[in-house]
Amino acid sequence: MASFRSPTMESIQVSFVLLMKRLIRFFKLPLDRKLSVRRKPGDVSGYSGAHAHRYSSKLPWKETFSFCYHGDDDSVPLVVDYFKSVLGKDFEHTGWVYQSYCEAMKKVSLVIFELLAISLGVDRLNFRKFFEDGSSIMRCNYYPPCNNSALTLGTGPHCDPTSLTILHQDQVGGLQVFADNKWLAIRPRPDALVVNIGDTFMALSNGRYRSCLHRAVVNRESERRSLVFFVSPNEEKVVRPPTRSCLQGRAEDVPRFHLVGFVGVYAEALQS
Ligand SMILES: O=C(O)CCC(=O)C(=O)O
Repeated sequence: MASFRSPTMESIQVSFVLLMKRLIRFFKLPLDRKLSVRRKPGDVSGYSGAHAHRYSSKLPWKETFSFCYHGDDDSVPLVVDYFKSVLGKDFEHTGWVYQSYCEAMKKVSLVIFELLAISLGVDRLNFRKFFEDGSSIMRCNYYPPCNNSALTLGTGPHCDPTSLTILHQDQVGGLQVFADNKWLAIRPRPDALVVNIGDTFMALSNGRYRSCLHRAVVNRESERRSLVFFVSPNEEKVVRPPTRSCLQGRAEDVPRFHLVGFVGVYAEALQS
């Protein structure tokens, strides 16, 4: 997991404030309105409340709103269309705000893939090309204050099944990563994005990059918000380390899999 800053961060920072305000407007809607856009089992998009059934202890304490983004054709504003179709005209502007955020995050992710390729000694454009027609999921997390924070987790410990995660947390903080056998808090910074490697990139890099176990704790006094952009390859693609690269070991050691049929599992795993 790494913090990422770029010269354009100041302009993104302005929109973080706007994004967070818009997010709160959604989460403060009456429960029945939010439930009317509930995420259906096996689906990726929609509203979800507690996921208590997934944990035996330390119940998750959060609400989420998720939607898909496919960056291959921005002439069709999928995010705007989704917001309008499920939440009505009132949320059209919010849809545009999130559409722009997803477009920006997709561009940032492709630059990160170039950096990852360089760091691995692979052709610079290799991963960029692999992910250009990929699909993404944007998840907005809202953690209400919790006065029993010692017994509760916002998000349980998990690794992301996707390839790359770009996360922005508000000033409250709560994200933790497991490193050196302990949980370490990631200090929130208004001008930073947290970049997390997921399981699929671990496979693509033949284990050179490892997916990172992380979780979010809750806060006794303050509500907390985070924006999470998950990047995956197009589901038709075969996931395997680039051929003729230093990442290829013995043929039998090289991971190779297909994402088709993975969406249900994926949707479920992403609810952690
Ligand atoms: O809210 C956070 O900081 C972490 C969220 C997260 O890991 C997730 O939504 O998968």
